[in-house]
Amino acid sequence: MADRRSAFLQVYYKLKSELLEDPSFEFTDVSRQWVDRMLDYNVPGGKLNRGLSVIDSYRLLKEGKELTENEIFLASALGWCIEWLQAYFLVLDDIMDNSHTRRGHPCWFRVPQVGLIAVNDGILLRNHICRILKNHFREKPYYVDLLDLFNEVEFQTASGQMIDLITTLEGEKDLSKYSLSQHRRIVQYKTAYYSFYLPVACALVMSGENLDNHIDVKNILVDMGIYFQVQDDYLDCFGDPETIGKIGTDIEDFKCSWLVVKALEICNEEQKKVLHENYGKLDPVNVANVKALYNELNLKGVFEEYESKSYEKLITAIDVHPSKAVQSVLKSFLAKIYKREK
Ligand code: GPP
Ligand code: MG
Ligand code: MG
Ligand code: MG
Repeated sequence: MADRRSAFLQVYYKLKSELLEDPSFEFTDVSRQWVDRMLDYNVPGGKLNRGLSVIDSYRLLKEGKELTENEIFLASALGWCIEWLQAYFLVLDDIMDNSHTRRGHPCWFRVPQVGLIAVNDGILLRNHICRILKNHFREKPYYVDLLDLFNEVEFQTASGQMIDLITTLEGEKDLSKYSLSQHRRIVQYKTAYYSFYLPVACALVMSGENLDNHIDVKNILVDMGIYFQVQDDYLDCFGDPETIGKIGTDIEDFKCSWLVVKALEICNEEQKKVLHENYGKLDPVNVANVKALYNELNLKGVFEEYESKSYEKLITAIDVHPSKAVQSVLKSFLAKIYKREK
């Protein structure tokens, strides 16, 4: 595992050095150092699950055939494109969510002298993906499919982010609009496509598959992504900030989180009043009141039940898939996230 990670990281350093020597821009020492530091701060520091999954999935799709060095490099480069996409989303998401920490460090925009330059860094990160694809895949028959895939998924994610943000609009703080179906819509788009469908789709495209023939795989991965974001919502409140590397802001931000949706579903009138009076406020007293109510409603227990039910449902859906190789891809993905604590 440590070996896989370090081999994957070596590809990061290669891709980074290509970007820092990009002939389309006349870098100065200062601008090169900025991009170098910005990339090291934002791209490689996460769990790398999404990126590594491209290689794992590609390997499983090849059903035991030894991969060439070049195939491993290309699958790694695609994995890094997803990590770059994630870095781009997180840099901007942390500004929009007014977050404080990410991966155990201050969010990039909170670093002294960065501030709103982080917005442009986000745009650069996004552009790097196209540059990596151009450098390494331009001659491939599936180049257009890759570009199209990344564009589609980015559009879906930005649309999900939009509905995540507009449901919390100031002056319209109305909890009655929050429902499980609204939550599902938000997380399907903002998280599931780029985090779950995209890594497997990259591996399929690289194997020469037509994605139109894999709608069933997409549906299972989208359900897995929804389960993953429910975990994220749960950890925002109940996770250990030391372990998850970030401090939750969902209650303060009036987010349509799975927890508040569940709380609304099971609470009585009196408890509903407490929620209405305290949810979406910055004051720590209000936040503590919401957390106390979550404990009173045993949301931990409700979540644990949801977690095991989701796992069973996903395994059942995977087991009816006709291809054993695809089953392995999906099961290995699920195993990585089941009962995660970070
Ligand atoms: C996760 O939501 C969603 C994203 C990171 C997608 C952002 C999309 C953009 C187009 C910027 P979250 O806010 O719950 O994540 P976290 O808890 O990690 O902040
Ligand atoms: Mg967000
Ligand atoms: Mg966020
Ligand atoms: Mg979150």
